[in-house]
Amino acid sequence: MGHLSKISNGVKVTAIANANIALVKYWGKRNKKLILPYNGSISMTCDGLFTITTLEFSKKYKKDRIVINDEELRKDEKDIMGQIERIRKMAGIREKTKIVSESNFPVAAGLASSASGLAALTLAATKAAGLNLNQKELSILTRRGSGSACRSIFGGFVEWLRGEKKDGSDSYAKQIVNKNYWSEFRMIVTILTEAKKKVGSRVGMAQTVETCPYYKSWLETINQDLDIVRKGILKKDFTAVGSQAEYNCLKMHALMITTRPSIIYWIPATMEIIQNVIAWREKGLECYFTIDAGPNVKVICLQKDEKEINKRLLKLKEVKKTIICKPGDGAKIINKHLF
Ligand code: 2P0
Repeated sequence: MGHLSKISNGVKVTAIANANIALVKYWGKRNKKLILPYNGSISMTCDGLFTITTLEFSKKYKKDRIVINDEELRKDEKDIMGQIERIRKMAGIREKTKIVSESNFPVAAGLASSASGLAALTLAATKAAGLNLNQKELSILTRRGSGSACRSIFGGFVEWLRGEKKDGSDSYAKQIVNKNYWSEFRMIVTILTEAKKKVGSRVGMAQTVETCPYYKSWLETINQDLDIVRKGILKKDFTAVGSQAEYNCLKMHALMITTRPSIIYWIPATMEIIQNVIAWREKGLECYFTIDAGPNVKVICLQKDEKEINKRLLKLKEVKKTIICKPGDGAKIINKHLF
């Protein structure tokens, strides 16, 4: 309990983390408790889709309190409190905590709010607990809170290594290139609906692993997807990255659809965007799509075509709003506290 005295007065720490969108998707765990994936994944950390979290451990708090987007959480938040418990154990502290967190984008709509949230929480909590982890250790610990969150520790383009070890010590994210390496790369997030999704990723991927007859094929072809996208990023080969990302997304949705009970995240508006992206591309405006565990479509393009594509997207009646993202920073500590 050597750390107790160090933090008994309470050290308030605030962290900011961006969300990330996968170009090669994570879908399926080989170990649910440790959150170890069956396959590696590659993502872009998104500038401008962020969560800010302020956290303090202190004797003055009699119970744990979590306020997210101005709302006091009443029920037990398992992911968040599980992560806080883990960090308390590592640091040998027992103080209760106050956590205030804000995201600037709609949650639970397939926009990876858990990624930016758990990344900001883990960074802020480890610092507030007096732990000084390196980036790899931080990514491993963040993974325990939510798989995709381990990628949000890093900026630019990031790969989460599957790893081989049973204890998960080699399953962490690392940066492929920083945000300035390919700063022309864009993801235009379309907001088609802000309704909460029916099947969460955690439950959905477990069902897929158990029941989808094509899951084996997914695993057999994933290394090729990872190689093409990783090399494409290093060479700034937009056609290679965009087309392989789109294909990988379609493979993942094919798994979801052929899971029992089937998981269909698409709504008619999703298909409308898909068809338009393909039509625009066939006429020479190069763009691709990717979709996560929700109906909203992310359109991948280069800066030179960003305005034109955004204009066309906003003309479609299905599109309520767009958010244009370029490669962004990894998680970091900031000085502006939320309480
Ligand atoms: C991804 N998704 O690679 C994939 C694509 C959704 C579709 O990572 O159970 O919230 O906390 O590890 O990270 C969403 O899953 O799941 C996700 P847990 P997570 O971005």
